[in-house]
Amino acid sequence: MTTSFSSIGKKVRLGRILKNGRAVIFAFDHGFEHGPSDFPEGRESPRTIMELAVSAGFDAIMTTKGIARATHDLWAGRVPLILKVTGKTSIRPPEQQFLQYSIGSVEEAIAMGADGVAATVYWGSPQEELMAERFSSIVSICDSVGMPVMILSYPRGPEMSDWYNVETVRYACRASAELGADLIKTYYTGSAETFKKVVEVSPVPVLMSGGARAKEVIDFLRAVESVISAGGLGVVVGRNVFQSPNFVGLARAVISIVHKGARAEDAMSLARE
Ligand code: FBP
Repeated sequence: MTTSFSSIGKKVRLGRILKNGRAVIFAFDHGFEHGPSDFPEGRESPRTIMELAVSAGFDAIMTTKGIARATHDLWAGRVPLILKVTGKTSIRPPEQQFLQYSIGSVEEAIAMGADGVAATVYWGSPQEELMAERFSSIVSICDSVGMPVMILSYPRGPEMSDWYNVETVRYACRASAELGADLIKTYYTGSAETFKKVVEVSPVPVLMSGGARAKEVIDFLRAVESVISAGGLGVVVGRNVFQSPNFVGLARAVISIVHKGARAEDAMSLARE
């Protein structure tokens, strides 16, 4: 059987994001999701953060179309773009916090030369079906044009007490794989033992979602090390890096754990604040 053109395209693009099968991706959609208060003083401009991200050596940058456009001269040709095509603001009413709507398209990702598309599904939300159906359509379109799709696979609903529960996270990741995601970004479940249970049910690469800035840098680096030892294939990180005074050092510490198998304690020498 001949190979389809689109499956070649997907392989080529995924190959630009994953280095030896692993990736450290910079998440930079917080201005939309949380608002500008997430950004430390002096880093309010998207160009300041993008310059740091490009120099840090991330494997890809996930951002929104407006930020991708405003900073394209910095990342284009240097770091692959993953266009985030769903979102929600934190200022919506509480009962509407469990739905991500469309904020971009696969066509726009192609137009900008992106190597991937990313979209969120809140598994267990009362609006789960809207997000899952939208994600399924995104997968179909991406499949026909050779574009990899990353899912932000987040258990989240008003009745759900523990978003990080291993059984719930592994269910969300399995459901994400069943929908056809190429990469899964999900919550860290607290240990290598539990994260292994997440990885083992997911037939596609699972990457840890960074989360709010850890109290101690070493705690974050240990979480990254646990994810890798559990068979996770990388990290998608935003706040832990861009809220650190040592942005580039911390990013390189994470990269050394993911790509060179460094121990968290050894990587700390790069990340000191
Ligand atoms: P972080 O590493 O900062 O957690 O970024 C990952 C991310 O998924 C972002 O892409 C997104 O803006 C944010 O977390 C969502 O945060 P929340 O969990 O508050 O919805």
